[in-house]
Amino acid sequence: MDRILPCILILFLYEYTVLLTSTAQVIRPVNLNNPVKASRIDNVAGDVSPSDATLVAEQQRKVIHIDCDCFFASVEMRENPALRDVPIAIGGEADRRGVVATCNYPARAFGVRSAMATAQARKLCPHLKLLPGRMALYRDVSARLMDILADYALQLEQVSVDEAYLEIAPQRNATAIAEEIRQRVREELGITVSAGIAPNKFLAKIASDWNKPDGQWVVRPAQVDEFVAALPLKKIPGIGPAMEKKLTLYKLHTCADVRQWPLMELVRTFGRTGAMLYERARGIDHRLLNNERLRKSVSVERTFAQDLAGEAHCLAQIPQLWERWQERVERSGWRTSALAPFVKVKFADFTQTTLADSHEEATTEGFSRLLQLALKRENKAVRLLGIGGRLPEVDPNQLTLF
Ligand code: DCP
Ligand code: MG
Repeated sequence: MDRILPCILILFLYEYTVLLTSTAQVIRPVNLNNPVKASRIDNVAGDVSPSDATLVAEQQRKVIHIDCDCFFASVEMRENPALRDVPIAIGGEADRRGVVATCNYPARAFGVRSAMATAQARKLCPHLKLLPGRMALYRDVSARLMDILADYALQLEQVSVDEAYLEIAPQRNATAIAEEIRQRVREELGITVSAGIAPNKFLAKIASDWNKPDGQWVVRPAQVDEFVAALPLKKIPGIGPAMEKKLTLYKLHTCADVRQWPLMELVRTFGRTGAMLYERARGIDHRLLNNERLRKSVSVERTFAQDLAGEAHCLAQIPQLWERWQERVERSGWRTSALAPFVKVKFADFTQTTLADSHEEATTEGFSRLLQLALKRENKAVRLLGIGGRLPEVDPNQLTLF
């Protein structure tokens, strides 16, 4: 009894939280930060009406997970292509008890891995070329990668320096978007990324690993059940070596094994992880993207090799900026006419001004008018010009419009 009581309590708390969450989602007014709402957990929280728009949105979610291939090593190989075919690792020297941060795929063929002691890596691969690493450069590539991803995402959640989730509008072609992203990253940044496409974050993350490096994998809603069944539990994010060991003691190896257990039994044995496993084993993951990087505008800019002097020279740049901006807006799924235009001017002395007017039109003429006004603010040569548009607030019920 003293074991059963806490379990019932945990279960009650869990169900109560789920219930509270779903109730809140049903009655919550439209929220810009939450374009695709999670639905309740059907087997736990009771019946869900088929007409529940929330559930429909959940079924239609399209999440893309992007992960760079051997990220630090890829950047180093881009900087020095001669490194492409030799085993390289980024990390500290063996005599300083260094560890490998990452290594390229030729080094992986020797068994070298992230977090391995450099001394051990050298034993496995004696001709391994060790590089010290350049964090500032990697951070810069990372920021440019996120800018590319933002072109396609309704929401973007960066999870680490080389990894992000994108939520895209349900009616867009996720496979084509992932292909375009991978091509642009290859051309513009000189590195490769892998992509996973699925109805939720958990499946998208597993899928991006499925065809790595330089590949992509789609898990369609109808394939979820089969995809998940054979999945080893250690592949589930949140299942570390200690939990894996414990699961093995109970003869739980794959998601199919977990499905044999009732929710209550899983919670009683594994606590909160048990509740998580119950869902993941069925391909369920209601987590939304973290909205911090929710896109607010689409813009392009250009820094000039020589500063521009005079209004006429600046205005002459508008058609070229407009063309790039229009392409970018199209890729993001918006229409130029829906955006509120602004211009950005950076002067030769690095001072900068931004001018917006929500009543102005996002057309070449509109941007030209804004630029003329902005240039009047300072009488200096111009080093950078940018144009952009602020996005309207997104109503999830209008997703079909984009
Ligand atoms: N990293 C690190 N230390 C670790 C793991 C990773 O410093 N223990 C750094 C180096 C990696 C980057 O973070 O390049 C991204 O980590 P990933 O786990 O995505 O590994 P990679 O991108 O290097 O390889 P993969 O192709 O497997 O994604
Ligand atoms: Mg990676």
